[in-house]
Amino acid sequence: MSSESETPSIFTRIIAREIPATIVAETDRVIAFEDIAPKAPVHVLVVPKTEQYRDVAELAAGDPALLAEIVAMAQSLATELADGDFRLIFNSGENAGQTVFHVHAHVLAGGLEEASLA
Ligand code: DGP
Repeated sequence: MSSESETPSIFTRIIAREIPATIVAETDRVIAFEDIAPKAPVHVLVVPKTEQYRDVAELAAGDPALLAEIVAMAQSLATELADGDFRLIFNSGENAGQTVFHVHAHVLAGGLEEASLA
């Protein structure tokens, strides 16, 4: 089975505490945890708790306030965990490298000279 057809998503299982993760922030609608394969000194995924949106375009169309919450959490974590500067990446679609079809933001911070998601 491809990751695209998995329900619940791997992130929903992390939110439910069925799979362990290092959770660094959480609100009623959004959670952030360390990426399992970090590409920068700080590499956190910020994820809406609902898995109804598969990518950032769907999220922006369906609930722009939730997208804004993700951006706000990214900035807050970059300030808490690094110097406040950050890179925000949404891979959208298989050909862009998206592997988990439960929308999520990659927050990279803390020394980005070598950081890449390629
Ligand atoms: P993307 O390729 O944009 O769909 O990013 C998916 C990211 O999710 C990837 O960087 C690795 C991360 N990831 C996949 N499975 C797990 C997991 O079980 N735990 C954690 N913490 N991260 C995961």
